[in-house]
Amino acid sequence: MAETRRLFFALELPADVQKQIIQWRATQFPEDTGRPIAAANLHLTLAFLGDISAEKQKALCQLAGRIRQRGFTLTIDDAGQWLRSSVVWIGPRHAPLGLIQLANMLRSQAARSGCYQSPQPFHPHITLYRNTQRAVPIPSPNFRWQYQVDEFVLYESVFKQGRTRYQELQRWSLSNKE
Ligand code: 3AM
Repeated sequence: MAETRRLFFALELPADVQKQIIQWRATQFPEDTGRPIAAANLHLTLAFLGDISAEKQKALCQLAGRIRQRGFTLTIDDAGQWLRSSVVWIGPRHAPLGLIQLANMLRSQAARSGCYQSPQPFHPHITLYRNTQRAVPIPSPNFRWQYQVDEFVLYESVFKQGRTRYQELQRWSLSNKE
């Protein structure tokens, strides 16, 4: 069988926002909340591609490179828990149109290339904890992280020595394009 890689498109976080999120998380949740996501792994998923071949990766990267849209401002001002998927997350209360457009484009390109896409609507979020076993008290969002998004990234999810690491494979610029 041809070799495959587990890939997804996502937005990375600016280093200062990443740091502030980690500090905020450390003060807000009980220790047994679940498995905290490592600082370097925090991201906002745009489209999950699954385990795909190098050939499919190349085709999807070509399509991603044809996306023409401007960057957008993202405001992270909401928090919540999804009991079904056992995650605690933060995200935008109101997703900017640019974010929805970018995710929808990547998800439809993925679907047309045969990557299964969940029928669930896109809920932009940054996962903070996985494997939460019970409902945890979600602090009222006493934060507002705002930043400009001018790039998106293709990551490979690498599981090695009991740890998952997201490795950047390629990035594309959004700014100055329409
Ligand atoms: O951190 P989040 O949850 O936004 O949940 C996985 C993670 O995103 C998601 O892809 C990102 C990198 O692993 N993911 C994993 N398996 C998935 C699947 N089968 C999935 N998303 C949809 N379908």
